[in-house]
Amino acid sequence: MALERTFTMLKPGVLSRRIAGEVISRLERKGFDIVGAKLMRVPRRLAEAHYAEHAGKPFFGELVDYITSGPVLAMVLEGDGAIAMLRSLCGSTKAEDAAPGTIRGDYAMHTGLNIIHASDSAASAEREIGLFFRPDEIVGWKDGNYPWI
Ligand code: 3AN
Repeated sequence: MALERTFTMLKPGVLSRRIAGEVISRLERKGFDIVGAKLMRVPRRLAEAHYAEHAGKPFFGELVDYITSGPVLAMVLEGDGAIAMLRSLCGSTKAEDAAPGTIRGDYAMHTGLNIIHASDSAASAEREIGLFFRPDEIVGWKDGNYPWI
């Protein structure tokens, strides 16, 4: 399987619920390399660009209001087949369809508050990483020679 990078974001509320560590633990235990991480408030313009495909949908205003309502943790994850792997770990978009054992299935009651974003394709991953991270904010793991563990 090809080595891929994908974009993920722990949405507002995750930090205030004190579950960021649990969610990050699941991503780490699965085996992703965290190669980018940024705690930030999402500016409205960035939120609108990120969710541009949903502009005009009835939930768009709420979605942008929500994503800009508090701090998020934006991350770039790397791994073999990372894009589809992360989507399956997150579970279905709709809260009622997200299976127990998935992140959304275990932590979210409402579709509009489904706690985590994950890129849905290679094109989305590239676009979203580019929106949130400068190239020099992505940290390669394997270009050094340090015996960490
Ligand atoms: P996903 O995040 O699983 O790729 P999308 O791209 O269809 O799903 O939707 C983006 C975000 O919009 C979702 N994560 C969710 O927060 C919100 N959303 C999607 N569908 C609805 C809906 N029917 N009602 C409210 N919010 C929605």
